[in-house]
Amino acid sequence: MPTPALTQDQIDSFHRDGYLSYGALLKPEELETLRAEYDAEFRKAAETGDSRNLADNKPDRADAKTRMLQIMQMCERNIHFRKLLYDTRILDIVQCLLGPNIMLFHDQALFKPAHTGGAVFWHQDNGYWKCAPANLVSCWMTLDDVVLENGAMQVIPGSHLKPVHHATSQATDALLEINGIDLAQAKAVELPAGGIMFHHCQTLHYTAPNTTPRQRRAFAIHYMTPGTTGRNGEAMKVDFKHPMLRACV
Ligand SMILES: O=C(O)CCC(=O)C(=O)O
Repeated sequence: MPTPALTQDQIDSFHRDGYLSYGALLKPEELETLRAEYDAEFRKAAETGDSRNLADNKPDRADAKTRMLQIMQMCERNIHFRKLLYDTRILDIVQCLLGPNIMLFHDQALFKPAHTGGAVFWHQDNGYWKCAPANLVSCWMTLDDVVLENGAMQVIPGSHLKPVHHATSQATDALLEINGIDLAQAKAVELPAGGIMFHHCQTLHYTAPNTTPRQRRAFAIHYMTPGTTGRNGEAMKVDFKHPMLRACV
């Protein structure tokens, strides 16, 4: 019997708190490759208008005051990020949290440039996704050292236990907002470059604007179980967009 990737304490804390800070995962040479590929994809996207600025719901523009840049489905553009979906080190952890049948919901690259990086307001992912069952797990990976000031993930422990109402943001129609968060409960998950953390799809989370001189490059993989339904109520099919990443036989 192989040793599980997480201890029972880590698994219990994920189920209790709705998140788990795992720490460093990528080796220096992997980090170097992924950084170069990430930068190349964002450079290409800036030329083609093929990334979204969540801070104003427009394609990325060099003159935007704040930029929270998103590339959806890096795995459809770049083989190095597609390979990460199948990384056994990560899937072994996800298996401990979600079970042995793991399918991709989607992935995304989330880039906060230095000085002008925009916030992602407090939300539960499933406020956007409306998936059922609401048991999806995300792996959030950073390619740079992250601290509170340059956009580390902040979470409200235990908030995954019930869905909350989201309103459309006044600031940008790309993001939702929630009122009445008890910010005294917030915990920041600071990580070294190449580090990962996991969160449940109902965990309230937020990332701050990046006004520091250091960029913050992140990549998130969102995992679901087969049979999960999306906002139209139909189960998502296994295909190139939603590959089966691991299946118990
Ligand atoms: O990377 C960020 O700033 C926000 C990420 C996020 O909201 C998520 O991965 O669900």
